[in-house]
Amino acid sequence: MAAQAAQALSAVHAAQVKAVARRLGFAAAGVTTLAPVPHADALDRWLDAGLAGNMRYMHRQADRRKEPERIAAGANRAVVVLYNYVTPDPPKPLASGRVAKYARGQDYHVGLRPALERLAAFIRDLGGPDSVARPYVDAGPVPERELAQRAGLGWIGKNTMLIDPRRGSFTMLASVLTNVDLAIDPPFEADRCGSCTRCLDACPTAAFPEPRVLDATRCISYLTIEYRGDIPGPLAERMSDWVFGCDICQDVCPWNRKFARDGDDEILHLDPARGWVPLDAFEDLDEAGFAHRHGWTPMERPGLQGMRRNCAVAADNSSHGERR
Ligand code: B12
Ligand code: SF4
Ligand code: SF4
Repeated sequence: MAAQAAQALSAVHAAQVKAVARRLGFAAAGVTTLAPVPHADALDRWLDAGLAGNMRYMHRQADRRKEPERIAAGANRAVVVLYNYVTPDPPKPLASGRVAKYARGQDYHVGLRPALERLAAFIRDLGGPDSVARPYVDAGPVPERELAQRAGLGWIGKNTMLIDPRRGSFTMLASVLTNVDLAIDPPFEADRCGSCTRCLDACPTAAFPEPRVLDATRCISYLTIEYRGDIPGPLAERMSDWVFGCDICQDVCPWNRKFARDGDDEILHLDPARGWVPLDAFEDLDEAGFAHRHGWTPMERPGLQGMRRNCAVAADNSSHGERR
């Protein structure tokens, strides 16, 4: 009897948490355990093959990514939320570089944090004095896509993205790790990619050695954001006009073409106009000017030098004509 009552209470609490997540601006929420991830071997193979490039933190965090119960002391549940950030792509102005949709305004690590903290506070209140509820927005070793799939929010596509069947993949993931007893959701078991290979075929740098494996060292997102130094010529010449991130393997996905919806971006208010930057935008800026204009966006990561490098590559590609 007592067990049944506890089960009913955990279901009620989970429903309340999801309702609060939606009120706070998240498109969907799911609950799962922090049991070891089933694809730990895929992470090991990826790291051993050097596909993480210079992202040393991926090596440092590997043990906790594989066993997420080790991330936040006492926590045994993850509340995973999706934030829908899709923005329209305006026409290209002359001599400009393309910016990935997620980066067209406030950095989501900062921007989503207050809402996630409020969600964590709500969860803590449900659990009482000894409860733990720690928010994570793409920080720390949380295996976000694996947890989202297990929390029923979608499947992991051949482009490695978490795809929500009702919204597509232009979503950010965030989570609250907790010890509060919340009823878990069934995992999303289906693979709805079927025989499609559009993302694999469209990648200009051939960054997918096989479906669901991304060689980050060839990915434009990695090259423009994470990589330091000169971008190797054979890759640079395939980067076209991308100067920050890349959306190609998502833009071609039928699940985005059919279901991605503008207008849900209630927290970050990303600006489609920031989807293009003039290729000379960074030439006359000093560090203070860069911090003022772009320091609050994800461009802070490559910084002024990185953005100058990226724009030089795009200018070079434009002067040689589009190669894709
Ligand atoms: C490192 C990283 C990158 C690297 C490497 C990307 C990669 N595919 O690994 C780079 C810099 C290239 C990158 C790029 C981008 N990223 Co990124 N990135 C991360 C980060 C920090 C870790 C990802 C990771 O664990 N990689 C390691 C590899 C081995 O993991 P994986 O490819 O996901 O594979 C795992 C599963 O797929 C699973 N698996 C393997 N086979 C199978 C089979 C089945 C059936 C199943 C179910 C699972 C499964 O096992 C693997 C090991 O755990 C996460 C945030 C986080 N904390 O998790 C964000 C994250 C994945 N990135 C995100 C975004 C938005 C992007 C970009 C779209 C940004 C952009 N526009 O430029 C691109 C997309 C490129 C792409 N196609 O993935 C979002 C993705 C949201 C979503 N809906 O999926 C995340 C979750 C950040 C966030 N909080 O929202 N990213
Ligand atoms: S983000 Fe761009 S470069 Fe990276 S895998 Fe997707 S299509 Fe290829
Ligand atoms: S483009 Fe096709 S194969 Fe790639 S993720 Fe989308 S549905 Fe899956």
